[in-house]
Amino acid sequence: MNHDLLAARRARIRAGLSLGDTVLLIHAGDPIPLPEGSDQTYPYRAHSEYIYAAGEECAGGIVAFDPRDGAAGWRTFVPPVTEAERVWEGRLPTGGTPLGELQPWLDARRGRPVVALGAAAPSAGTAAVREAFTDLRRAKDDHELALLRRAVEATAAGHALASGLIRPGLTERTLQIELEAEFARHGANRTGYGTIVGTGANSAVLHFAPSGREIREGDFVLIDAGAEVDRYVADVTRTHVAGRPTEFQRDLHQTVVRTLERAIARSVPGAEWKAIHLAAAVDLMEGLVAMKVMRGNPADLVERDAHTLFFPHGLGHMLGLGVRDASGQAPGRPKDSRPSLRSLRMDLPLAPGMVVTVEPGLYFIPPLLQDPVRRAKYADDVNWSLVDRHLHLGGVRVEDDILITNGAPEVLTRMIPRELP
Ligand SMILES: [Mn+2]
Repeated sequence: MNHDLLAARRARIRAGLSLGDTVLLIHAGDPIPLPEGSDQTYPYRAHSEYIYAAGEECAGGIVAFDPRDGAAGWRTFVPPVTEAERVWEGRLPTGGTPLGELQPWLDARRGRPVVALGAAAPSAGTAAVREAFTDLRRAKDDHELALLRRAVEATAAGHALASGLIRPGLTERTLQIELEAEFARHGANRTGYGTIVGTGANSAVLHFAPSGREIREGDFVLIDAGAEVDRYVADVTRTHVAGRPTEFQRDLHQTVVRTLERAIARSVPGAEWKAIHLAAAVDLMEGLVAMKVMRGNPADLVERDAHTLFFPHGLGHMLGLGVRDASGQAPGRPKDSRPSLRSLRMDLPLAPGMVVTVEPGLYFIPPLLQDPVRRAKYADDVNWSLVDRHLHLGGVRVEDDILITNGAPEVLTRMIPRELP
């Protein structure tokens, strides 16, 4: 990455970590050999913390920082490229100090406390430094935003192609292959996570791996897929209907989209993510009450966790170096133990520069809706005969990626149509 941007990022790390006299080491991690005894390894992924601090990937690299030396205290130690690697892989040396010089560098700092981040065994102090490091990585810099935008562009192309292919007879697996090929044609290195294509009842399986099932007329077709560009990942879900949606499908879809729009509007600096999640749950209940699937006051239903019958996951998470990168709690904040909030992937106030997903959903999930304990607990809150009629309908999730700004958030994935035609 650009030298000035890397210097700015390192200044941010220096300011964000109260290292005092502590020396910081960030390990990229080493490639893992495949078990078959060849000279091949599993696909290599440097630790996210290393990529952030080094600005590029290098297997076996170590970023070192001595706060006593101020802005000049950074070193990137990299293993030498062997002749075999030049011959077999065409590898070129990466910029940095030869790894052999790490030990003398450390010897010169003997007796000082050392904290290890990245792919290293945790040392004393790692947890506290990592918490601060994660927090300072949450607002994205310009280099990261540019990569996220490229990931979104590739993702938009894939979703556009896939939505045009949907028709009865096509398999989930075919949709996946075509979508992922289009990602690659538009600059993706790989997918950011396992592509989800769920048709019919499969659309209610939250992380469904595409199967050979063929689309049938009237099926929900849920596609949750994002491209990865230079380790930065987009995460987008759209739910389509093969053919003409029923009124019930349309109402369900509209409820989810309206909830998404309201949640995005609430995503401003200072807003607590947990509050936005709970407000979205109320919006979803309002829709289900209007559809006569549920009964009662939407806020009371959420107070009693009834929304988890149809919306059993969190409203979203952060994006960056990976699909849930730097999510979690604000520094010093314990995990909320309330059962309906346990599945929340983050609990913090939003700030400008953060990139988060917003992904409300409503699903008919048989293992939840046929559970006798839940049926008894919510006997009067749910129109169970109506639910039984739609038990295998599947579900709807719609997910956008947004950038928190000083004003209204920017919807990075705006170009990917959400509405049913
Ligand atoms: Mn997501």
